[in-house]
Formats: sequence, structure tokens, C-alpha cells
Amino acid sequence: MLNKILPVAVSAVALAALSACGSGSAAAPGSSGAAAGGDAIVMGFAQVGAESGWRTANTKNVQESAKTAGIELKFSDAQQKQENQIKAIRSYIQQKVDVIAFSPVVETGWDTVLLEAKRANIPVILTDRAVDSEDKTLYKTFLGSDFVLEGKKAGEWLVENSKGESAVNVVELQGTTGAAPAIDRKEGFAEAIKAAPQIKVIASQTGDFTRSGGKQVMEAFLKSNPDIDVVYAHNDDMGLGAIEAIEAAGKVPGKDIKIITVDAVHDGMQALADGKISYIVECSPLLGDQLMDLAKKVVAGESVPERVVTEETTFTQEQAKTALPQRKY
Ligand code: GYE
Repeated sequence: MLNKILPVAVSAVALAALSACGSGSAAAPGSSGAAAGGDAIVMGFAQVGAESGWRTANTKNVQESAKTAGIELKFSDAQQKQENQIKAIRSYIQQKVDVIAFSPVVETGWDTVLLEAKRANIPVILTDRAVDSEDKTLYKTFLGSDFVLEGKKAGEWLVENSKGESAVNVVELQGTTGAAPAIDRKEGFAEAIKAAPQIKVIASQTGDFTRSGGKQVMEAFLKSNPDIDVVYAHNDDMGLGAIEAIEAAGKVPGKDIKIITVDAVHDGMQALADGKISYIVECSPLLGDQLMDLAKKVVAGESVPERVVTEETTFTQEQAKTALPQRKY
């Protein structure tokens, strides 16, 4: 039976997701939580990957929350590839899980597989990232941040801190092309800096939300643009990569070039407290408890809000020093 649904080349990831067969079965590799009890809710979770500190914290939090909630979690890591996520979702449908949760790597291209889940009567919860499907009945709810607002907050800080400057040249390190947080953080930032015409985005490219991507793109930016004042990175990891590139070019991050990022994961907050990053907009990865509550409700057939927005703050260097000891991720 497995042969029929296995495509020719199947990743270890998809295999892990395929290796358990159905509710109430013994926990398979990639499963955790309430394994034995026959009536525990089974959730199939299709994660984006392990591209950033944010993602690692999110995965850990989802796994812990599932355990606490007594939900059996089948987990797969798509290594930032949409095709892997689609395979994982299909395998969860095949296994007849009670609910599917996933964080879509990109916004487009989900309608077919989401329709398959709907036809199999398996509710889907979007967590962290959105899809751009017109048909809102393909999923029950979307739990996650307001990414446009995050970009706006980043831009507003820059406007506030560029008063009196005649020209401010910004380079932008974008997240994964086509991902909701990359699209929306770009949009929110652009909207906010309209208030200050001296601020110009002189270059903008994807660093795929990774530290190495941020470093590489920043190296190229530094080579072709002698006058960079500010880096706006769509996440901490790319900002941390940019720090490496700036230092290697003999410049001082935080002084010669200011860096603004989004996330507020531990390494980012440390760099902020150390004066290398100038401002961070928080994006919380701690979605697990809310996700499990929503899952219980949708499985019980209760209604849930269409959209659940995460509450978030921002950090200056001084605020980071105070907040760091209490941060959970
Ligand atoms: O900001 C970034 C991660 O989707 C909000 O994905 C998430 C983003 C997060 O790779 O670090």
C-alpha cells in the first residue's frame, strides 16, 4: 500500500511522516505526545524547516505544547521545500490524522492539497504563515503574527531615528521569496518609510531567512554599494549574517552601518544588547499552546475565530539588556 503513495524519490522527512499509520497506532519516529491512549487527538504538523533560531524555537515549543495538551504529534520538516510539505500533508491525510497544522513555506500553490484534506474531512489550521487561497473554507483558522505591522514598526523606528539626516541608504535582506513574512515585512516597511523621502532602499534581495544567506547577500551589497547606512533584515539570523559580512569588510555594525531586524530570538537580542543591532521588532515563535487549544476546538466541531493574531513588542538596545535574562527563546 505504501508503494502506491510513495513517489519515486521520497525524502527521509516524508518517510518519517509516512511511517506511522493512523490514529491510535504506536508512536512512530517523528511522533510524540500521548502515544498509547486510543482516543488522543492526532495532529500532523508540517513544519517549514530549521532555517532560523525562530524556527528551532517554534518547533520545540509546538512539540512541548502537544505533550502538555495530550495531543499526539506527527512532525515533519520540509527543509524549506513546498513539495516536501505537500507530500507530508498528503501522508497525514492518508494516515487519517484528526487535524493538520502547517506553516506554509510560500503563500501560493496550496489549493489542491487543501481541497484533498477538506474532502477527507480533516480540518486544517494555518500556523505562523498564511496562504493566499481565495477559498477561505480550505482552512479553519490562521494563527500567527501580523507581518505587515512588524515591517511598519521597523520602518517607523528608522523614520524616527533619521530626523535631520539628508540621505539614508538602506539595503534590505528579504526572507524566503514568496513567503508571507517576506512579502508583508517588505510591504509594511516600504509603507512606513514613505513618511521620510530621504530614506531610500538602494538594494533588496533574498537571504532565505538564513544566517549564511544574509552573510552572502550582504557581502555582495557591500561590494557594490559604498554608501550603506542601514540594513533592514527580515529576520535576526540574516541580520547576524550581515554583522559577519560588515565586520569582515572592516566596518563596525551599529556604528558605521545600523541594523534593524525582526524576531527577537536569543542571538539577535544578544547582538542588540551588545550594540551591533540597533532595533528589533519581536515576532513570537511561541504559538504551541494556542495551536493546541485551537486544534481541540476544531476537532470537537466548535467554532474558532478565522484569525488569531499574536501579541508582540519591540526592543531598543537598552530594553534588550533588561529583557535578555527572562527571554524564553
Ligand atoms: O521570522 C523567520 C523564520 O515565519 C515568522 O520564519 C516566521 C519567520 C521568522 O525563518 O526567522
